[in-house]
Amino acid sequence: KHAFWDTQPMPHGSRENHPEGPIVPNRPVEEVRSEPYTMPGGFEWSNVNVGDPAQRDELYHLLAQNYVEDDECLFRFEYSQEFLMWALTPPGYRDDFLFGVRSSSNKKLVAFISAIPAKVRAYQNELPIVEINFLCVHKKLRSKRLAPVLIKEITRRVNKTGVFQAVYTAGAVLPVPVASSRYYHRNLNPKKLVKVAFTRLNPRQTMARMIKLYRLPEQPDTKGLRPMEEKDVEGVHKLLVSYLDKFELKILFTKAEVAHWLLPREGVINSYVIDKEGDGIVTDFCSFYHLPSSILNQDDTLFAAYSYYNVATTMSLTDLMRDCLILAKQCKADVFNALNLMDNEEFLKDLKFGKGDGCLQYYIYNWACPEMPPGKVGIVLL
Ligand code: NHW
Ligand code: EN5
Repeated sequence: KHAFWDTQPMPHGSRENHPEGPIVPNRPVEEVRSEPYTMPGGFEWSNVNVGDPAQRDELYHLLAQNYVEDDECLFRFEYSQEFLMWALTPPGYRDDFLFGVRSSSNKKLVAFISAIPAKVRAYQNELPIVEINFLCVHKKLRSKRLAPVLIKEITRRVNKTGVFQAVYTAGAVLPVPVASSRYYHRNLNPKKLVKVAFTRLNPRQTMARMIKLYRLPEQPDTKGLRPMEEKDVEGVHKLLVSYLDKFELKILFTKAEVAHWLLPREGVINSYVIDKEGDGIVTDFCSFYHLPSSILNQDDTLFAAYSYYNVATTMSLTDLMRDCLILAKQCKADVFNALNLMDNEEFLKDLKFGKGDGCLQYYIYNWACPEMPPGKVGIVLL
């Protein structure tokens, strides 16, 4: 059924038949093929240096015009240039893991894929992995089996560094997810969301009622909740690492990674802490990233904030996340999105999130382990 995926080291059919561990054994690096896979005629491999504004601009446009859409093609993700810079240059990133395909004639960028290094724990096993993201093939080159070549080439380059597992998420169901989660949406701007058909009025609802239903205070309720700063890195690292320990699939963040992924960047990532005594001990933490979508049949943008990592210890997670909604609204987000993973089920209903029409599947490449419910997943990919 899957001409490509059926050849890959993934669980096929039932997950339960494999012993926990690699599906094909890890190999000595010298045995990994040294030659890049051959591109179909007229195309060539090209690393994309996102630190170079011109190349970053090319990547931005490839994705803005060809990346992920919802099932009715009303919206398309529009990752900003600053976001791409953040997403693709964490500690330990490598230039040769950020690459694409160019058309030989005019050198136009027509496809892309990325890997960034990380460490995860899956059940009891700690694994060096890469996170795969931003796989994209230009609309005019679809269904020509280019994606499998990109995937094989990134696998080869990653294997060459002695890494044999990867984590990725996708809306598509492929062989075989380790977990499956759902998107939920919290309306922050009813007029706009109805206008752009992100949501609609129920037959017995009026716009006035909808506005009242989703009204929020102007300011967060919690005293002492303030933007995260450099001096909070240690405290946030401690809090986050200990919180994530209860999940069966989680990132093992270093301090440098906490600094990279969580320090605020305008229009990209917002993080807030409570350090009540001012002694560096962070007791509560919340964060969201900004991923707008272009609205395909209107000349407009949907501003969306996505729940990232959140930890509450001196208040309920629901109270913390209510403040998080208020802060996202202050940042001009039209909608606040969250997946039903980690402890998110705790607040979704109380805070008036509605179930979206999209799912997100979690995968671990070349690793067999039991499937887990979304509430055991402690990783959010961008
Ligand atoms: S998920 C977002 C993926 N991107 C998009 O949806 C953007 C819009 N779509 C496109 O650009 C986040 C194209 O449709 C793509 C497929 C490029 C998706 N993952 O070239 P063909 C990520 O970036 C399979 C994996 O003809 P196309 C995660 C499909 O099932 N495979 O199709 C990426 C079929 O295989 P099959 C996907 O439409 C993780 C084959 O591609 C897929 O022109 C990558 C058809 O290829 C998807 N999202 O291009 C895996 N969508 O066996 C990393 C379709 O069924 C693995 N396919 O015949 C790990 C590697 C590293 C390991 C290191 C140890
Ligand atoms: C790799 N890191 O489908 C990520 N979004 O629900 C790539 N739906 O926005 C994989 N269809 O439900 C990404 N409104 C996979 C997701 C792709 C994008 C996607 C969904 C997630 C989405 C919206 C708009 C639907 C438009 C028509 C949606 C209804 C919300 C409403 C809020 C109020 C209460 C009822 C529901």
